[in-house]
This record gives sequence, C-alpha cells and structure tokens, in this order.
Amino acid sequence: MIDPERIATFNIGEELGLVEDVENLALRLDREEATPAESIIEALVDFSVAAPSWAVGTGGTRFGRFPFGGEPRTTEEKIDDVATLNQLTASNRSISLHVPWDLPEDPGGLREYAGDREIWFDAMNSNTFQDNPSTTDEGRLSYKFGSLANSDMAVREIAIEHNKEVIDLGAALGSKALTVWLADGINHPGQADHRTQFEHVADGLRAIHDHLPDDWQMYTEHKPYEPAFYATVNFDWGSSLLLAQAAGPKASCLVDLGHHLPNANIEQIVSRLAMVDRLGGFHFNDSKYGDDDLTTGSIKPFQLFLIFCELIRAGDGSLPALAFMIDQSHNIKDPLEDLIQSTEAVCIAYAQALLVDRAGLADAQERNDATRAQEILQTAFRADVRPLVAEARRRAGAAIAPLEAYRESGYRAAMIEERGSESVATGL
Ligand SMILES: [Mn+2]
Repeated sequence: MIDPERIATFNIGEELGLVEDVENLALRLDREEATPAESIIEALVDFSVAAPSWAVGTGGTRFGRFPFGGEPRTTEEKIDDVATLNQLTASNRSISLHVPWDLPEDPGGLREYAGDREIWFDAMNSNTFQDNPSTTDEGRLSYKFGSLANSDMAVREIAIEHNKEVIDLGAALGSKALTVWLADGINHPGQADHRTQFEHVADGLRAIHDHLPDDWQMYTEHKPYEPAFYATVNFDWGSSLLLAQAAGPKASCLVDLGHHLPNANIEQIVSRLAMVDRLGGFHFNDSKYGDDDLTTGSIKPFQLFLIFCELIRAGDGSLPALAFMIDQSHNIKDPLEDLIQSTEAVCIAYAQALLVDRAGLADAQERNDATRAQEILQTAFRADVRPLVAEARRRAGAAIAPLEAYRESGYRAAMIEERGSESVATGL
C-alpha cells in the first residue's frame, strides 16, 4: 500500500485551493437555496462502491489481452490493490470476489487479511459460464449448453451446488450477498425451448435462494446477449424480475449499465424495479455499443446522473442501501487509474443528483412545465461538484487528487518490481 504520509504530504499542496473552491461553491449553493454543500459532503463521505477482484487486472477481448504489468497474482494481492485504491478515494471499501477465479483455502485468514486493510467482502459472484474441473465432475459434465437451464439434470445440479458453495464461502468471509449472472441461452433458433429453459433457471434459483443465510440477499443480473447470441434466458429486466420473484423474498434484480440494448432507458428500468421493491444492486460502467465495460461516466455522464436521480427518488431523498459495484474491463488503461476515474464519476453523479431541487421538479411536473423541469435537472447536472467530492475524500483521510497522488506514489512501478511485468490476474 502507499505510505499514508505520502498522501498527506501530497494533499498539502492541494489544500489551499480546495478550501477556496469548497467555500465558493457552498456560498453559491446557499445563495441559490440549493441543497447545502455540507449535507452533500457528508453523504459522499458515507458512500462506497465496491471494486471487483477481476477489475484490478487488465481485461481482454476475444482478440487478445495485453497485461499491464504488476498485476495481482493472488486474491491477497487483489485485496492489496483495492486497499490502495481505497486509500486514495476512501470510497471503495469493499471487494467483490468471483469464484473460482478467487478460491481461498483459508477463508478465515483471508477475512482477517482484508480486515487488516479495512476492506470487507461485497457480494460474491458465482461462475457457471466456464467449465471448472473441480465443480464439473472432472470435466465429465459441461456448461457448454447452459448451467441452470441445461437439459441435463446432472449439470443443473452441479450448478446449484456450486452456487451453494459460493454462499458458504461468502458467509465465512462476512459477505452478505450472492450475485448470479448466467450465460445460459441459445445460439440458434429452435436449439432449446425458451419456456423450459426459463423454468429450469427459476427452479435452480429457488434452490439456491433456499440456501441463503437469513441476513443474505441474492441478485439476478440480466444481460441481453453474449455469450449466447440468439436468446439469453435472463435477457432483460422483466425476465430478471420474474426470476427474482420466483426465487424468493431475498432475491432482487441487479442492473449492470452495459447490459442493455442500445438506447434502452435505464433510469426508467431503475424506477420500475424500485417501485416493486426488487432493485438490489448496480454494476457501473459505460458503453457506446454493447457490454463495452468502459470507464463509468466517460461516455454518457447525463445518463449516469439521471440514474442517480431515480435512485434518490427511490430512497425518498437519499440513496437506498443497494449493492454498488464497478464492473469494468480495463483493456488498455492502468486498472487502478480506471477505477479511480470511475469512482470519481460515480461520486460526481451522486452529488449532482443530490443537488436536484426535488420539490421544484415535482411542482413543475404537476404543472406540466417541461421547460422548468429541464432547467431544474440541468442546473444540477451542470454544476461542478468536484470540490465537494474532493473535500469528502480529504475528510476521510484520502487523496484530494487521487489520480495525481497515485501517479506520484510510484505504486505501479513498485508492483511491477514486486510481481513482475508479465503477471496476469485471474479472470477473463
Ligand atoms: Mn455485471
């Protein structure tokens, strides 16, 4: 991790400018009778978005993968990277593991290791989209034609069993949730029966749900296509909702921003799921065409802002306690730099959404005043709230300018030295 003294020293050079920027913004918000700067800073200090263990290494595409150098080789090293990220941002206080990419032999020891670094375990992710000899009966059974939806009951059973094992592992780590993303689907019309596949998955999820400890949640994550290219079982929010309802009361839907067909109105999906109390979690990323897994807020920051507006609407003025995670594939950037930028984008969108004059907006909606409604939203969206985000970090003992502090710290060079330039993190 980075020497805290180094971050403190780096902050000294930034502090004077920040104090001035926060004061100016606070005065402006006061004058405009907007949400007080102080309450936004406090909300940001409390906010955390998890980093997934697979996002601290470089991602690849089916065309290739270009390791960045110094990538973590073990789950412990992934925790080190997330702890370093959190030192800089104070907004990434948990890690989300993916089994069997992460398969700790000593969960108690790993829990302690993470705890020592002030990191806790977010939702666990099961994996039935790849064959894994230890769970697929030494290769005798395969997920090639699906897992929970497979026509072969023996395959469905090992997929259920795997999910139960992930829950048990997560319980030992102190996690409180399981995220189920399934690759199940078909590539060719007629290959399988849509309804039979759906019913198999619903049955499987119910069995997994019944294994959840009392204080656990389960999330169903939809995605329209890939790796199945003709039809995916859990392809949209409607299917996800039906599956969550079929699974049981602890199941809800997880919305991954990249898992929608182009131009889908994701904020409206958020509104619908929240309305029926089945919105459970979020995977942040950004995309231009499909599941691009690019830096959050880099392409569609307004969409991200509108999503946060719906979340705050769902929480009646404050953010509901959902499972927030960044789910990205860093193909060409330093993964930690990409995570710093994404965390910043999420915090900015959150702060801007808190700025929305909700009473004024409700009034404009009541009067069918579309012009006024637009002004209210855009006044909040166009506000430069970055000083509040930086101030929240400063108060939490993190870096005022995390990206600059990260570069200045020489962390990547030190990791290349320690882990090697050819190290490759587990994952895809
Ligand atoms: Mn996801």
